[in-house]
Amino acid sequence: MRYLSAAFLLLVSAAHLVEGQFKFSVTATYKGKPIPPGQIKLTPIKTEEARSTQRISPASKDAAIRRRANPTANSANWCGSVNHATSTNQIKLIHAYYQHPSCTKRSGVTQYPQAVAAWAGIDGDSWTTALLQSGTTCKIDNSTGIVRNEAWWQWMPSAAYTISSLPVAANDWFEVTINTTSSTAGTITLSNLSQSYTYTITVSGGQTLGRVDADWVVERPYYGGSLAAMASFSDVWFQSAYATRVSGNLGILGATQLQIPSLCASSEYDDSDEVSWSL
Ligand SMILES: *[C@@H]1O[C@H](CO)[C@@H](O)[C@H](O)[C@H]1NC(C)=O
Ligand SMILES: *[C@@H]1O[C@H](CO)[C@@H](O)[C@H](O)[C@H]1NC(C)=O
Ligand SMILES: CC(=O)N[C@H]1CO[C@H](CO)[C@@H](O)[C@@H]1O
Repeated sequence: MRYLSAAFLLLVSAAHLVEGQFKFSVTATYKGKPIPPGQIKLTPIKTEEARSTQRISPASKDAAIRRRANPTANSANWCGSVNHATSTNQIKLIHAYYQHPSCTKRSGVTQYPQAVAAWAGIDGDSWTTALLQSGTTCKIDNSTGIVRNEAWWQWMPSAAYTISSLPVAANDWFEVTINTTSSTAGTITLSNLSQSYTYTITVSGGQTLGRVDADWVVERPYYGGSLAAMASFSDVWFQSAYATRVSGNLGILGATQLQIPSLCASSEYDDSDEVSWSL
């Protein structure tokens, strides 16, 4: 009921998509009441801010403090947990709670922007041609150290969209749920845990997902094709981090723990909780 009266439709054609038109609609609520469509604002992000993981090797044995002996791998841009499903028992939904990190200028680093993004998503690791993801970014554009916090979603390789009308502050708890209804369609729900704001984005015509990677990631984003400097950030805990599959749930147990050498590391706390921290 509460989503029905605030339908906001945006149509986006993307020339590189061959499987029909990429389109999405957005509804939102504030304290359980629909937000008028005119107050919902999404801004396409022109430069690419998120990418598949850029794996680098070899993994460093001392990069992580691990509670369980998960396999560890190095990445240039992702730190966090990636668990894998098979093509015969695909992921249908991914879920997490996390607290949006605060970020500060990294000591001794003069490159800008400095940023860190926290998100949950499906694919982009072993399945490299598509990635469906949503989360928040903490970004410092220049040496003033002024921080900008933004919520966003993306169905790669289509553009990312900033949800400009969703306020984000350091330490706010977010809940992300991405529910795929097929390999090219799904619903992203991003809420403040207080439930003050809930945004629901219904997408179809996305690039085909394999639905084989479940990602809970803290990312060093790309801007304009270059890796941003990674800001220092407060620990990011992904809680109730689970994915549902056609048969049975998938947690973090057995996930690959990705680290960005010298910048951030992650560790499993239990099967559905993970922490990522700035080195
Ligand atoms: C520095 O970044 C802030 C935040 O984006 C912006 O408001 C400000 O105009 C920038 N200042 C300069 C000198 O570029
Ligand atoms: C996910 O989508 C399916 C199909 O539309 C729906 O039946 C199911 O209730 C959804 N799950 C959640 C948790 O929203
Ligand atoms: C923008 C907004 O509603 N932020 C709220 C998110 O939830 C936290 C509690 O977890 C509130 O303190 C924020 O005001």
